[in-house]
Amino acid sequence: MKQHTREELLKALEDNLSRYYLVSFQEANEEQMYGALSRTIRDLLLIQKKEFRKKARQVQTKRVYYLCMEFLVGRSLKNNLYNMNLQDEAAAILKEKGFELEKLYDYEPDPGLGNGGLGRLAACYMDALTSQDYLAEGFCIRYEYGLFKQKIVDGWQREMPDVWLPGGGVWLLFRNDFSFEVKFGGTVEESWQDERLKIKYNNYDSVEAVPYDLMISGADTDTANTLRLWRARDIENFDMVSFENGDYTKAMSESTSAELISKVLYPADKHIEGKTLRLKQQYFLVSASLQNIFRTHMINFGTIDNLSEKVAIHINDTHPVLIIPEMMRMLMDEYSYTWEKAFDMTTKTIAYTNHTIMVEALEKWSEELMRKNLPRIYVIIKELDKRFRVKLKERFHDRAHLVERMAILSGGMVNMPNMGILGSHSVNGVSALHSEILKTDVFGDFYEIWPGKFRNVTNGIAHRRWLCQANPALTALLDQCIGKEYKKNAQALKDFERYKNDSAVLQKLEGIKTGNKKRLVDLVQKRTGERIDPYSVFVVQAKRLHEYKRQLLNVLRIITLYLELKEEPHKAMLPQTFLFAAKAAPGYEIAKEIIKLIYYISQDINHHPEIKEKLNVVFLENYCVTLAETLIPAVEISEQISLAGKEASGTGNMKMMINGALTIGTMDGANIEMYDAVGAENIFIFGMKEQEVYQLKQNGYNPQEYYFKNERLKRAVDFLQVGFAGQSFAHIAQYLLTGYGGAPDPYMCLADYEDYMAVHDQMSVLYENREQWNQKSLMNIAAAGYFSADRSVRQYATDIWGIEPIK
Ligand code: 26V
Repeated sequence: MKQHTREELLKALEDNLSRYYLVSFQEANEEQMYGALSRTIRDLLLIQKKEFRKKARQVQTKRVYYLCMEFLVGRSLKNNLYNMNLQDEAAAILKEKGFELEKLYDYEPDPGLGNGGLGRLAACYMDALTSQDYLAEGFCIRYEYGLFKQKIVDGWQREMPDVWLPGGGVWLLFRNDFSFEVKFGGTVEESWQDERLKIKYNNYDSVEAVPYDLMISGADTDTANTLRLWRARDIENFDMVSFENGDYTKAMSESTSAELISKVLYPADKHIEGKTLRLKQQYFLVSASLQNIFRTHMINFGTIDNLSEKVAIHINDTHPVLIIPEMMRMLMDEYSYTWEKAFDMTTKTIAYTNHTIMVEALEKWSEELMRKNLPRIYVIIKELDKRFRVKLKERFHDRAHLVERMAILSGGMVNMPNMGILGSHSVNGVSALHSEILKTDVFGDFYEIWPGKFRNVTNGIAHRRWLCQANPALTALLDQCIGKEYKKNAQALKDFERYKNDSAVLQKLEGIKTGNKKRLVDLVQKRTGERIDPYSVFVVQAKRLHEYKRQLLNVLRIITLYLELKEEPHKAMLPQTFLFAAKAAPGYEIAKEIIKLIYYISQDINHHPEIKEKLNVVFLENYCVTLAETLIPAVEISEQISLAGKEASGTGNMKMMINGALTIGTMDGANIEMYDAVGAENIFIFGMKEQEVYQLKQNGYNPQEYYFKNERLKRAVDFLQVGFAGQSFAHIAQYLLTGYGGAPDPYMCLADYEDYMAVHDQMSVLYENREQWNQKSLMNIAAAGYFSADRSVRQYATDIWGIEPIK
């Protein structure tokens, strides 16, 4: 790897201070220094990327394009300095000039271009691809506002706009040398010319897609890739007449409507809402990206015919599935391909990952909406459906329900996952269990006809960000014990196992955890003014607020302990701090109610100091990548308690594991593989297995049964009526017991309560035995290597994309 010299850096920094802020080192303030340093690094990466592309062109390597509506990249400065091995150099230069690098990091906004696991996974994969020298490019939308900022006001979640530009924009390189036109609405005219169908598209609205590049660095390599973010700009609808007549407002309002497309990220992760704007966003991403892919390919190869040999396109979740009809459209309308040839090329190029089996999130769009907004695409979808139905009828004859279930168009809706499976050569889930459920249940019909299409790639995390950067103390200990190989080869963490009986190392491990807890305590104090006890056990549940993730089960345990302490204040109990961090989708009532419940319990405990000593509850506002980087290294007990079968994978579980947390979890998603990797004695599994969940659903879940059988549980549920800090939560009791506007709690919290309590009790006993606890913590770190994104991405590369690193 090329190492930049101190002089080089110093010179570039000075130039950027002067160019962008007209100041010298002496005159610059911290914010300007952040801006100048970031641009310096960005430009170094740009040069790196240029060199890398040149190398790639020479060897004509196959490349992958990764499309996703969300990329939760987190802050760039620290990550890039780390990857380029420039942290020490930059810190030294800044120190000499009177600045502190650590302080500059806080000037960077955290671009929240994602909801949760899906978007963070995409970012981790870009890091892993680049660190392993794959030629890759990500595509997403340059949302002007990312995921809302969360404020809790009297327990209720309030959403504030997330303004990440212009501060975060210093990392973006606006490419004004090209753009693409994306067309909406209008009508399609078909005519036959020379035995070919000619398509004429009339009266459409144009939106211009302009590219902004975010440079992606890799660890310890000269490779650099880009994440290209599209911004919507109005080209056509600008009302010149009004403008010239001085009616600026009218002229502007026309143009803003097109630019709305890249205005804001949808903050939903539950129901599909069928909003026109969301459909437009999806098509905008897909169409701009595909035009870009075709253009680059034509420049490199002069023909489109070898596209599938040189290009793999990956769609991350169902949201970009429109790329399938869009590719058909381009090949037929612009490259005169026949239907058969176009379909063959499309399926050979595209691969699809599914990230959720929650039926309400499996996208369907109304045919009417599709026809109105994307008339040409709609015609192609109809043809896809027609031809597929012919095949299905040959196979299933009179079993019409099967045909309907698998069809692309059914009941007036476009079934997007079905189109994703039909139009790609590979469909994968994100953990062994999830992929199994896809094959046997959700996409079972498809698995029967195309078993070879289905595979599994278990998720992984960018271990350099989540371990090496987020937890420098643990990293130093690992370096000391096992050397540095694990940074590029996470499986080498296994070597740490050698130290499981080394009490000096175990004690150091405990000291590091305490240090990280204190770091978090300081952050919480800064944010809320409250000082939490760093010597209590930190029990953490940090993830989107969702019924299936069962934050409520955690809360039921807290209420139980609370009542027991109230009755018997001197009861011997391990002091515990429960930390929650979670955003709820803005329209998700019950999720917001659960946040409110957590908040009021916490308020109530604040009024009871004798309880608070042993039982503290903290809700951390505005969970985001940057907060996670301080929170995760401090976790001792990691709560991964979703109803078995519902969490496709989970990735926070892996981040906590690699930082030495012990997991309490159900046999769900990636927890199962964590169990396999670390061994039964080092993880705390409870609750129904997926099959048992299925059985219970079949037999009918009756919450009353559990409620009347378990006195502790009954008391906790009953107390919801009384409530906390003067606020009753009777409706949550109702939700759990009899149903609150629906069936009682579909995620069956009460069924797993008893086991959950028992396993937690075991953990509390174990915690008192420091040596044993630390040993298990060490074993978790040592076994976490499998969950590196490096491994996941290599699997995608060999099993699905057929790409190789450029050496
Ligand atoms: C759902 C929806 C529903 C319709 C509106 C837009 C929207 C946007 C996001 C989602 C979330 C579903 C996809 C998702 O985030 N899945 C998560 O993916 C993670 C990475 O594979 C995985 O670890 C989580 O278990 C899974 O929930």
